[in-house]
Amino acid sequence: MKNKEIKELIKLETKRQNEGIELIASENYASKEVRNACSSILTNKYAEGYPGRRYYGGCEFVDKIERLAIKNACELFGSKFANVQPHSGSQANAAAYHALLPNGGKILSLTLNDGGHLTHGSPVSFSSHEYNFVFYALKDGHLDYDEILKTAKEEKPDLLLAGYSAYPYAIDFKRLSEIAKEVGCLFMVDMAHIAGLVAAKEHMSPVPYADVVTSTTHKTLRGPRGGLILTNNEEFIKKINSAVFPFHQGGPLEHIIAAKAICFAEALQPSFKEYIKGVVRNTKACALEFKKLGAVASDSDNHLFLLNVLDSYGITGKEAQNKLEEIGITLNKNMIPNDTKKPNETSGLRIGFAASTTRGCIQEQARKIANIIHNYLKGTSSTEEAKKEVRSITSRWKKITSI
Ligand code: DSN
Repeated sequence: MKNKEIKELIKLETKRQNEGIELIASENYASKEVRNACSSILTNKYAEGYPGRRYYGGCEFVDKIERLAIKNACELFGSKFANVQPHSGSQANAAAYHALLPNGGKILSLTLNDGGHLTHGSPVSFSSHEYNFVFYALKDGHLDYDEILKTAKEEKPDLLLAGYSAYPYAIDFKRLSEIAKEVGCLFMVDMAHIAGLVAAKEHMSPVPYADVVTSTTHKTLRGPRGGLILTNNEEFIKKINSAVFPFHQGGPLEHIIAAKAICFAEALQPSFKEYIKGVVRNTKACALEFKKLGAVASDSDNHLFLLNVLDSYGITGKEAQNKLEEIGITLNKNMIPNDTKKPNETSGLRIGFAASTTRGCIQEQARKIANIIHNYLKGTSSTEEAKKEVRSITSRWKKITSI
């Protein structure tokens, strides 16, 4: 009886995903091959440890799978070493911090409010309880490298952290690594959001510059929900491996690791580069269209931009998010730099095109989406009209189960 309910709910969620426009910047649609691996019999297997060094028998084939995932990750990102076991980006960050700062220490990062991540020192995350976080500020919404250097000199951190969840511009990882060198601290990058752009060489890679790079595999990288850690340093990979297992995690999810191996192989294909170029094109086109319409939006160099709905339409991010959900557009409220609203209200929305581009969104539709949102939030189109416009776009896109 319960299973029937779940089946029905999955059917409804499939319908929601097919009929709606997905603009959550951290979401995507995984391929059939990736989804098949996720639901494979590999979920039955215990494999605590690492390939060739497991605490269970019967690991011959999962060893090969995990080695392949590591090999593909290293090839894709040009890294010497990889750990593919983190269950999530947060787990990857916890393990990376522990490996780099086993006795705790001071981490210089960007706050969640300015575009950082919960695990980058938010008071409600483990990170701020186990490490002493201090923060650098943005200038007009942009990283100000001279200011970061100045703050780093004053704060003398043990680790400089870069990589963000709501930053729409390119990041100069080389410059940040020079800052870390100048003040004598370690440098870590959480590239979860832009991993797909890095893989497609459409964004500077942090791998040659950072001591450790963490990521998720399900955002722009379009793989299964999970985490990843990369490093070129042999000493660090040993510490990372024991920080992941046994320190933070138990048995690895070999079905997800198989799906990660497939996702890395997919991202090595020329078609993935074309896909990422499309994501960047669509995002820019949508952001620009909002500006043309007179709304207050950031520019974009990557897969996302920020829309200031408070100044544009006189409503909060929370209200805008709820209103757009009525017409089948899913996105999330987001703080904008120097936001005067609380995180559960916000003045802004974060809008991303990784998911819709996978379904076939083109620039013209990205511009049309800006118009649908603008007119609906301004109140110049009705719910019925806006819903119809959304459906006329999504009915032309690929069904999510055929991706
Ligand atoms: N929660 C993710 C996001 O939406 O950006 C980051 O992990």
